[in-house]
Amino acid sequence: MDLRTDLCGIPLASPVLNGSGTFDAIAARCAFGDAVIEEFPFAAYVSKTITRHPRAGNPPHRLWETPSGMINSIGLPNPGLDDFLTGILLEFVELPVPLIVSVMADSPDQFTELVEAVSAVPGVAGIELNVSCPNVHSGLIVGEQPVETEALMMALRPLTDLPMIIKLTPNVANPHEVALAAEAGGADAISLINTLKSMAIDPAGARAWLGAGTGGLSGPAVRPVALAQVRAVSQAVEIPVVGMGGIDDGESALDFILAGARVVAVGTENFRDPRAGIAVKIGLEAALRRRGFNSLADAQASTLS
Ligand code: RRO
Repeated sequence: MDLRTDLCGIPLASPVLNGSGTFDAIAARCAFGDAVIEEFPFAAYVSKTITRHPRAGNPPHRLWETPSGMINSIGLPNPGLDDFLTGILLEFVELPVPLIVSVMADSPDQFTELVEAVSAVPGVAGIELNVSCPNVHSGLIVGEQPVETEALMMALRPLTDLPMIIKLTPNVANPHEVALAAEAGGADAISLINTLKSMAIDPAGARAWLGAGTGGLSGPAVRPVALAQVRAVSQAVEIPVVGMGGIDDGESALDFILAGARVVAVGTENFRDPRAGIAVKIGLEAALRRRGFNSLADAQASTLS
């Protein structure tokens, strides 16, 4: 089964990527050895979002398990741009698959610095603009507003020739309106969904469990929401869509392709199984066969009736 594809010019051996922040390639190598890098689970690697300056992240607790899902309130801990450029980025560019660097900022100036610095590094194949983290309280979330999203894209577009993928929030009434604005501003692809805003109550008391009060829900629990949003967005825009939200096997990956995603990303399942990307890829081949497709391209070209 031919699973090869591409994402805005980035050649991919399969359509299975990781969701940003759900697979730490360096920690995986330390824990499981070089084999996890040599037989890399994904066709491209999307790194954990970085910001201009270091961040410690949110106070504990940061995680809560739900039926068929997980709430995280990590709060974007990261070393900041300078340490990233001289540290883990150098290891990421050595990975055997294309590298997409995820960045986030709370001002256009900081986005500019991030995009300019990251795109100057040889070996970076693309940039993901995270305008959708539910756990960082920086005022207005750009990705909730079509006008703000288009303005940001227009400001960043001239800064790099690399493909720019914009990661959207599901926490809006009409994500396709934000997607259309991103496309009009020059985005090369849309990825969605980020996590759904959610909370949990401390079972031993009368307070929120998560240190930040709320978090973002992911895992199979969000899959039907994600499918509907991927479908709505891919029908609205011409640019490719990276679909994600609770993908944990080949069948659910194929569901997203049929909903209109060009490629898919595995997220929460990576925490349970660091080789989940491989299982999803193998399962996708079987699912394509079972549902009568001769190749991935056949499924990508099919439209839902
Ligand atoms: O770090 C986080 O708390 C986080 C991020 Br940046 C994101 O984009 N989505 C999410 O669920 N958590």
